[in-house]
Amino acid sequence: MAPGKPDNQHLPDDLVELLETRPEICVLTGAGVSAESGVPTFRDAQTGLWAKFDPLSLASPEGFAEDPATVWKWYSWRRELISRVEPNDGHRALAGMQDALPGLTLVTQNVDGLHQAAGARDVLELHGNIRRTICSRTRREIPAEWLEAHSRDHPPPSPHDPEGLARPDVVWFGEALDREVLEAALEAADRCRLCIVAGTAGTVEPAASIPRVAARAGARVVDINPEVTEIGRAADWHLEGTSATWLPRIAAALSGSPGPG
Ligand code: BV8
Repeated sequence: MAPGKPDNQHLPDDLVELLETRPEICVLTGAGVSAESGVPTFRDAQTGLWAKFDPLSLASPEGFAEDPATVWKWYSWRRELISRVEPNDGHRALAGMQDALPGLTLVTQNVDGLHQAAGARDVLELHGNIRRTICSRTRREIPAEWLEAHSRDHPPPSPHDPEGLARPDVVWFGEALDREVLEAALEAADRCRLCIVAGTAGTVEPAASIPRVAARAGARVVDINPEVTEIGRAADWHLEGTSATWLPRIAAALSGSPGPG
């Protein structure tokens, strides 16, 4: 580390040098970024009340068609949990980076809305948002206050279509992502000079293709994860550890200020 440079607590020198050029950045986050807010990651969520269910069946149109009450209860449980948690330092660091760098695009696989709660704007939610509810047939939004008046244990009938049910506005396995959101995310990946990946196992497609698209277009990739994943192995840098630890350090290097104490 050259003398006098801000101490970014072990960020690699070449990553700090790239950050100091204030490059176009594309960020992809996954469930790990919300772990430190107390939101179980997608897989961990199965260690709780739901260990006995296959997540792929819970988060799929077939699962909802077969057992709407169980799927609805699972989402009601997750929505309730998310309503009680706060964003963490990782979410706040990303919101701050977006303020400091207009060329930063924030793409998330998460459905918890915690990036927005931390102040991030124009978040590209690849998999939707659990806080929004839609009609299962028309996909028109159902107002939250309407839901309050209805049961938590089974999906209420939709106010928009007598054949429809209320369902969470998330992308289930086997469902297509919103085309515009996905295109915007892929364009940001193609345009960026640095792709920051945080808190994802990189097992779900097409989200996991974001860092590959960035790398193929010549961007450097940094992966933040306590575990080594495919993405970490392919990345230019793997910062082993949590997003709430490393993202504030990256934000500090981007702003050229000394790292967090
Ligand atoms: C699609 C919303 C095509 C719901 C989610 C057969 C048929 C159809 C498609 C497929 C198929 N086979 C495969 C596919 C593709 C499929 C897929 O990828 N399947 C996987 C399982 C192989 N994809 C799809 O189905 C997608 N759609 O392909 O459509 C199509 C096209 C046209 C017409 C019709 C269809 C849709 C995928 C979206 C699924 N929905 N979420 C809900 O949340 O209930 S995905 C869900 O899983 C979450 O979004 C979550 O993000 C994701 C899990 O991934 P991660 O975020 O990575 O979370 P995970 O728990 O796995 O890992 C956490 C990581 O964090 C770990 O590495 C851990 O070490 C790390 N970590 C922990 N703590 C921290 C940390 N990191 C940092 N700091 C910490 N503190």
